[in-house]
Amino acid sequence: MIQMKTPPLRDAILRHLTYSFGKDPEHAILEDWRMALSYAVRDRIVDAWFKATGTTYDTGAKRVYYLSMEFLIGRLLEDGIVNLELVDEAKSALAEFSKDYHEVLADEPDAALGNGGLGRLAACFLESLSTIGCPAHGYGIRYEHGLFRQSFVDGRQIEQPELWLSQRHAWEFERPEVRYRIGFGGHVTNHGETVRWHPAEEVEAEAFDTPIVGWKGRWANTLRLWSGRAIHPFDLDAFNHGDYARAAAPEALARTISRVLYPDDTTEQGKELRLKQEYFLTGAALRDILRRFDNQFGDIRKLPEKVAIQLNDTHPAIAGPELVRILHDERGLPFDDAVEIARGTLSYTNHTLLPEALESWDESLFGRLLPRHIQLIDQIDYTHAQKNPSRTQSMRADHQVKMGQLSFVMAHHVNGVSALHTELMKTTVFEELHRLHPDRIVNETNGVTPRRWLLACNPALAGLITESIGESWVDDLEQLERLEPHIQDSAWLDRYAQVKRENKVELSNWMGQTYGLHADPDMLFDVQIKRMHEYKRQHLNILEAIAHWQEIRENPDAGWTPRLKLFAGKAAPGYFFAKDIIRLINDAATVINADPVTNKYLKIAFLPNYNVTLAERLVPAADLSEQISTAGKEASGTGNMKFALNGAPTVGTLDGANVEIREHVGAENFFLFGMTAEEVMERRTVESHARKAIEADPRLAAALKAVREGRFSPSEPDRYRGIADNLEGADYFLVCSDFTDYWRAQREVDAAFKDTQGWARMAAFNTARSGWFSSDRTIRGYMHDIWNAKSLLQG
Ligand code: HBZ
Repeated sequence: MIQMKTPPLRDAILRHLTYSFGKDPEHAILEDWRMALSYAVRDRIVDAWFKATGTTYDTGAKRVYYLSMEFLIGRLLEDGIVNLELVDEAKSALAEFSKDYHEVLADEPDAALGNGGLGRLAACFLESLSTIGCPAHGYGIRYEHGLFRQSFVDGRQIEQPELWLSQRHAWEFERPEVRYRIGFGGHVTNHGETVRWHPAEEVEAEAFDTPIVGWKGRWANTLRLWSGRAIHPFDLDAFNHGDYARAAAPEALARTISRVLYPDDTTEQGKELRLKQEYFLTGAALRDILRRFDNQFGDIRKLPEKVAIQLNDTHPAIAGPELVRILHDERGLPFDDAVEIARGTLSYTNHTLLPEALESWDESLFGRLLPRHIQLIDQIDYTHAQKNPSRTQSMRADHQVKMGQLSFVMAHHVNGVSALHTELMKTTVFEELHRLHPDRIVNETNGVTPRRWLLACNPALAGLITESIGESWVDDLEQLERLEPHIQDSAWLDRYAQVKRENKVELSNWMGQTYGLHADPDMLFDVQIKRMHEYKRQHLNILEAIAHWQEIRENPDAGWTPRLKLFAGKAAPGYFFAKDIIRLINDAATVINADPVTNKYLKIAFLPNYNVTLAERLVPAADLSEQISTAGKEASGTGNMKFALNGAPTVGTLDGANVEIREHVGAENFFLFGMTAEEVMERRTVESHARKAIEADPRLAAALKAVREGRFSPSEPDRYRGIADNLEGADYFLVCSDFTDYWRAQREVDAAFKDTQGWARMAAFNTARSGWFSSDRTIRGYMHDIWNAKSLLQG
């Protein structure tokens, strides 16, 4: 490998500005500076990247492939700068050119190639895989349009297309030489033993590589995203006949496949284009993986020894039958051997138990698009049933193809994402399969990368921690427990509290400038940020706020703890109930914020266009983390971990990883409320449970009445009748039944927050005891329990 001397960052920036972008400092616009800095940083990442690739080849190590329809990576420049420890150098280099570091960073578009937790987890995992030095690739789709941009008109969500690629993007390397043909449709032929699929339509998948650098630049892995292209991009004959639309049609059609990210989170739509996207990603990834494997190892029976493929939910589940098809139909291995090799290679993560999220495809659509795969699925299902005579379920019931069942059967391990979720998997969706394969399900509780979610987003807290215990916590997060003795020192605790206050001041200033929203940093900053969903119960939060407002109005001098309630989150465009909840929060905010009697004590804001960047602003400034899902519904949560780490205690239910967070930080540093998962199931069987809860709690009754009667929508009094009917009727997510206890917990929060020292101590214990929630710990768990993969970094 060529070794070149690394120039100072300042020189590299100037060189790129000049020779990569053709600008001198006088004429460069902000984007030029951002690109020049990014290229200067990227150059150094490339050095680490080449070294890592070389080591992986030389050692013949096992490789991990993470297949995911979503990678919610956000901005990458700060990530690179922080991981290469270039923050000070970058700041002073830009200052020499009179450029502000933060302004330059803020010019980068937020790559929103994911919906929510599942996609953000994939992004944290990539960073941890690199920090640990585990040879890995992420495989995904290079969506031209990521998750839609959200704005509000009269409080209603408006969706606009997201355009991250309309500005220059610094991080990807186009690989025009890495292309695979992906087929759809057509028919299957049988000649004796030989079965062949003849697709009717083909598109090309082209690779774009983004290097992902780990802590201190010791290692870098690749995120390879596929983009759709036509095989014959231009129909010259049509053009010559003057039919320009038809001439360009093949290219437009092929590009559709990677055009847009489906904006549904935890709901399954069953759309043909989505299935095409899933096969497009999986087909291209498997061809790439096998090409690399063949070049290096040859003997296909060694695949499970050298390759681990993780399926991020069922979205890439077609990997099972596709691998069997390649091994059996194309390479001639016996069917049973093909299945064994595929299973030895594949493992599957389940991210949700919600019935509406479990992927299943209409068999006629599936069979039309993937005629050979549906045959192979039947064969896999049949042989599995033969070997397990007590099996009653099938992956082919009700004229559907059940992707969860398929994934389970084709994986050597299946994991849940928190202890509770994993246990529920065993007793609900996968009960039968778990009985047949009791060693297959394992738990790997989620985690978050501390580089982005503490070191980069909260430099003030990171600085205090490093000053107190040294910097080893950055890639060994459990070191944070060494903060505990400092918590007893009141001078130290004051500094900890001061950091939080500074973060709140910064957020207040930013919200003032950006939204004209003026918030007193002495208020309790109460934050709920996540996708909008009934099971996450943003409506429980706003109902409690309404009741709280009513109570303050009645008794304004009762010494209320001033509170700012912040919401952010997107609703799927077709999820009308969730969109109504957004509008209700906005309408309630308008009325409540304008009330001169109460607005010293209670303010509400819904910040538009929630994304990774907004989370990075809000998490460090939060006092209270709202994790209030109906128990049994949130598989894990990862926002909950970010808040705890940054010193915001949780008000929450015993759901997902909340359970483990509470165990780690201590019950006395967590505001628990609500029914357990078991009690939830029990409560649903109680007749008129909602009405009973309402009758028992006059505050709840009054809050619901205000919603129903149009107190927040005077121009249209019926606007929220749907929400009121739902809550007073079926109330599937048990908002009413959990309300009274939620109110109680919130008043405990109020009282606790008044004790400034006591609150700071609670917050500091949350930081000190959140070390276990690092995604480094999670990835080590996958490497050990599932992948049998090793780190290639010494020490
Ligand atoms: O995955 C989330 C879970 O809701 C959350 O509890 C967990 O922390 C996180 C990471 O494990 N799930 C998702 O974000 N999204 C989906 O489950 C999903 C399901 C179907 C889709 C798209 C996304 O079509």
